[in-house]
Amino acid sequence: MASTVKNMKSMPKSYFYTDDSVKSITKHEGKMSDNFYKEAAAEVVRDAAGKKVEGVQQPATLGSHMSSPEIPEAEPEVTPESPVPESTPASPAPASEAPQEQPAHPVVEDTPDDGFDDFDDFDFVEAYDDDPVAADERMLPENSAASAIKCAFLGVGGGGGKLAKAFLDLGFHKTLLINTTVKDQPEGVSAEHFLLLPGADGVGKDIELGKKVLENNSALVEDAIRTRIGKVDWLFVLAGGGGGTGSASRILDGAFNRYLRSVEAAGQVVYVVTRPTAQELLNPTIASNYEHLLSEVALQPHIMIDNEKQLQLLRGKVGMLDLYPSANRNFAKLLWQVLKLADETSPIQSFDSKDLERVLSTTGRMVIGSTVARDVNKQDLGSILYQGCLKSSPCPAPAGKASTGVMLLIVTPAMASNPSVSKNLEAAFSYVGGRTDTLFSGVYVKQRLPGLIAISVIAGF
Ligand SMILES: Nc1nc2c(ncn2[C@@H]2O[C@H](COP(=O)(O)OP(=O)(O)OP(=O)(O)O)[C@@H](O)[C@H]2O)c(=O)[nH]1
Ligand SMILES: [Mg+2]
Repeated sequence: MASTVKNMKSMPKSYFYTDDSVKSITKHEGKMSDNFYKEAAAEVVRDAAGKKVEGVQQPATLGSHMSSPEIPEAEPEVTPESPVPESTPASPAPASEAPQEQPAHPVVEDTPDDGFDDFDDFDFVEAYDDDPVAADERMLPENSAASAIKCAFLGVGGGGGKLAKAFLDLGFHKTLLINTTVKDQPEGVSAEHFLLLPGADGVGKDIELGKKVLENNSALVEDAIRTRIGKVDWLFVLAGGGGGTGSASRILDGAFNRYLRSVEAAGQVVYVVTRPTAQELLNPTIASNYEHLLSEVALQPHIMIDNEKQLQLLRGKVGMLDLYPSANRNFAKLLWQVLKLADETSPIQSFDSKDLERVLSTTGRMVIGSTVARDVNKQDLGSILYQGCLKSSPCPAPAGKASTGVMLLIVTPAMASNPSVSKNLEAAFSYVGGRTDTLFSGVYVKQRLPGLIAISVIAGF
């Protein structure tokens, strides 16, 4: 046995046991496979039998690469009475130092057959677990982007899909692109995020055909949202106004709402639609498609993105090729900040998820924008921030008084502790408050900022 002991010392991954119990199991590197358990069980049986004969401890090894010379590794010795792991051959041991005949020596005691099956008695314990035992493999992963609300992004048509991709890129994995042609599948979007509707290969700006295809596939869309998105409270539906598919997207409203009701969602559908550029609007089909979409979402909560305005703001800053991708990225980051800040606590003043939900559920159009004020000592900081947010917003200017509004200010620690800045910020809130029936506000402190950042959402036009 001396050689065995020596061997034991040189085996850092092996485990040893006494007659009564396993004494210690050293940490096994990597995942323990089924084979590991089966082999270990076979070793226990074999060695227990060996001990009975020899009356001394023997090492059991973890894997074939660590087999002991004393014990043949491949064929564990078992008797017909011993509990045998499924894949362990119940054949007699080969001729070796180990004894041939072994008495039955059950390692795990069988429970007496008293007519009760303990396993059945406790089969309810996992019935109400949060996670389904086997999740649908088509289910998209949870969003990794921080947000105060559980939401998904559905892009309809080419432009809608590209806008949706910008949210996917931020970590909103619950994003689905719905289209009538694979030609509109943006690069870098994998198949599980793409839902191709059969019936037409694109609809060539024909909104009637677009509506027909979407309507014929509304059950497919509803089912895809349920199986791939799971449960979210809010659906952001993104569509490019002017095309035939995106402009028809409102026809799916019934499907979107049936889904929301079926998951008992606390939120609703928010449309994000684009207004074609001035050049595009010269085309009567594009113009009438856009007008149609506009009239259909007028009484829903919606954000309008003015392509002419946002492209003008970007021209000269980015190349032609990157105009829409940059615009989409900027918009996605802007909306995300609002969703994210509502999830953060502030030592000064917090804008919370309930406030956010109030604003998002306001009927009519929303305007979202942001600005940076580098000089925070100006008396008229309120109007500078409010007008700055509107001016650099990708949305058309508001029309009339808003029913709800949000003003979020992000300041440095130095600004937060400066009394005269605090006074100016108060004035800024009352300036914006005077332009909305209900104003929600939040002040957040962050370390490295280019100046005072303001983000505003005004809703209900
Ligand atoms: N903001 C933004 N607008 C876009 C983008 N791509 C297209 N658009 C706008 O969306 C409008 C409609 O184009 P698409 O979305 O491609 O059209 P569609 O919905 O696929 O419709 P069909 O191709 O006719 O089936 C265009 O006229 C553009 O004004 C984009 O990436 N970002
Ligand atoms: Mg298209």
